Amino acid sequence: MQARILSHHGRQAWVIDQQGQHHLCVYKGRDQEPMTNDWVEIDQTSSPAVILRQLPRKNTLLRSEAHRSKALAANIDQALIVISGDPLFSDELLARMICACVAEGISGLIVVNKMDLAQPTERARQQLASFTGCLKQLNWAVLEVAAKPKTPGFIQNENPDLVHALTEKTTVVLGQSGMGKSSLLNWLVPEFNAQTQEISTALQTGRHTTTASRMVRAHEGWLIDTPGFQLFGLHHLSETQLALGFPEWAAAQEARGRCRFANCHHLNEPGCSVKQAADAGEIAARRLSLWQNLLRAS
Ligand SMILES: Nc1nc2c(ncn2[C@@H]2O[C@H](COP(=O)(O)OP(=O)(O)O)[C@@H](O)[C@H]2O)c(=O)[nH]1
Ligand SMILES: [Mg+2]
Ligand SMILES: [Zn+2]
Repeated sequence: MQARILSHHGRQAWVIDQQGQHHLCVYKGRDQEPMTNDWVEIDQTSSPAVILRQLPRKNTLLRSEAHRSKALAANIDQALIVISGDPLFSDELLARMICACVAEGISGLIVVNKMDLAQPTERARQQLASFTGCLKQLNWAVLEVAAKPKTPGFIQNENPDLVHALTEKTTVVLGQSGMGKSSLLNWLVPEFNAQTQEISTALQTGRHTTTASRMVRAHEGWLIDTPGFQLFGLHHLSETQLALGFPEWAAAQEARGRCRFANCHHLNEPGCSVKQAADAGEIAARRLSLWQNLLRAS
């Protein structure tokens, strides 16, 4: 029968079948690389249950350093990226997360957490302003929330827009450490701890060791919690794929005409339309420097 992987550890996977039954399965072949939210064919009659084969993936979200890549999840509808003003999010990491998603055809939304903290939130808004053109082109929304407010007198509201965005979708939640990803998941999914505890127990992993992503039921859809990170490598992406995460470049060339060189990297080439658009203030200068750093790093 068919099932989807809620989480995995080593050669084991915790899966849910179409009747809602859970099974602890083992991978037979060494050639299979499990990913959270893979659809698989299982033989639940053997003991332990066995994963026979993995079904084709619609997309795969990865991050990758020079020599190894980390599979975050497969078959994703959208990404929810958590940022905050305290500590101030890294705009470089945000640009990288956007690239990883867009290259795989994954849409997204940005959640600015800790809105109870007025000044940090204003700083976050200012830093996010350079992404306005990008997010508009991509049609990504930005929502402000306080998942776990600390400010006395601040009243946490329900967030119907956020709940609406998640309903019936499979959403991967991404965030650099400290932005409040765990707090957000606990706020959105009251049974989040119970569900992840069940996964940890089944796979015999420590409750707080999240080396693999874990998927929980939420709002008639699914939320996938990913391990926090301080680096988000994109070695698996080509320059053309990275450019999809900077849609301003294509728009600038449409408006101003193409760059003089067909293979312009928008680094420092003469006749670069993107550079001219940045100089004219039509695209954010910070975005161009993020792009240049990204190209130099990969
Ligand atoms: N003021 C404030 N603090 C928050 C909010 N959400 C989370 N925090 C705090 O931010 C810190 C990091 O939160 P956590 O959920 O562990 O972040 P994670 O590393 O992204 O999982 C913790 O001290 C939280 O209490 C919020 O909405 N407002
Ligand atoms: Mg956390
Ligand atoms: Zn150029």
